[in-house]
Amino acid sequence: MLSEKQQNSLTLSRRAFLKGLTGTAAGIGLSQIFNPTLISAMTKGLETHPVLWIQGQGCTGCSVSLLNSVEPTIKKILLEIISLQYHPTVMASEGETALENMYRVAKEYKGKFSLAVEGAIPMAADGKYCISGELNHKEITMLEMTKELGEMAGSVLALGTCASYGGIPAAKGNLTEATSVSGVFKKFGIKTPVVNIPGCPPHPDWIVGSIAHLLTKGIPEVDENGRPLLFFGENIHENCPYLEYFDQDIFSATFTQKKGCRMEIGCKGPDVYADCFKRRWNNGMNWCVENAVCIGCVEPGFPDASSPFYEKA
Ligand code: FSX
Ligand code: SF4
Ligand code: SF4
Repeated sequence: MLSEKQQNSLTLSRRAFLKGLTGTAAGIGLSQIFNPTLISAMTKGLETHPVLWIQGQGCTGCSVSLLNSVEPTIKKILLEIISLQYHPTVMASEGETALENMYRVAKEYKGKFSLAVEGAIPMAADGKYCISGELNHKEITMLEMTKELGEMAGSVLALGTCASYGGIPAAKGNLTEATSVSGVFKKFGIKTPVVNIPGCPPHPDWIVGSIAHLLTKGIPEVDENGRPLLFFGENIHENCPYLEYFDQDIFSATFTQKKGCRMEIGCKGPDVYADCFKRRWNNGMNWCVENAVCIGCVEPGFPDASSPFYEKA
């Protein structure tokens, strides 16, 4: 549980976040009302390594997950870890002003800034299924934005399973040709390194930890699916507290039956690599297997390979 003080600091920082997340140039005129500490931290961060966050086909769950970060608090993240200069959902700035600032930062920090991509990128119909903004009366598709900013960035973080592997938008059917960041880069010969941080949504620690690693030690070591080994190096099943039941052939028939491995009701843990078993979710309150089953949300084949979720694989 959060103490009252922690909750206040979260509330306050979210407010400061909403007010302050417009970057320097876009903030001109609004800067008088900003918290001076926030401005100075953002300016300091901007000098070194700004982050631009763009969104395509997703549910915004990745952003919400980041906002739920408890330790470090979102306040600490924004003041001390990331210099987030563009974020379509939570920034106060909007429209052309915000986009102009984003492109200004990208040009000024070419090769240095990190691009965070949330959601898949639709490739059908020249990318027209997802318009990410408009500049000088011209629509900019998510595809164009990903290509242009992706080429200019020093590194790219594909946040969530949609950006990492296609995820739900790329599930069976996929009329929009929803594609991952690395899929787009491969198709257009873009060489910027991509770090995948899957999860539908990704755990806030995976996002913050990967960004912090990037800023302090460079690109983290990744597995064959492009995920940082730091968070995705261990198998769920091999580390599951229910493994003893599996070994004794004791299986749960319902979600409420606590004594028993969850495989018969759909757990995909044996095929899944992530540290949820020890990191747990919601500030350590619980995790999927304790409540239901692991549906393999961090794996490249999700969701088709995990479907039906609640039936034995
Ligand atoms: Fe995808 Fe982000 Fe799943 Fe949602 O937007 S990873 S649909 S939880 O949150 O992209
Ligand atoms: Fe493996 Fe899932 Fe059973 Fe845990 S509940 S032992 S992860 S199959
Ligand atoms: Fe995803 Fe499985 Fe972790 Fe739940 S336990 S978040 S379904 S990888």
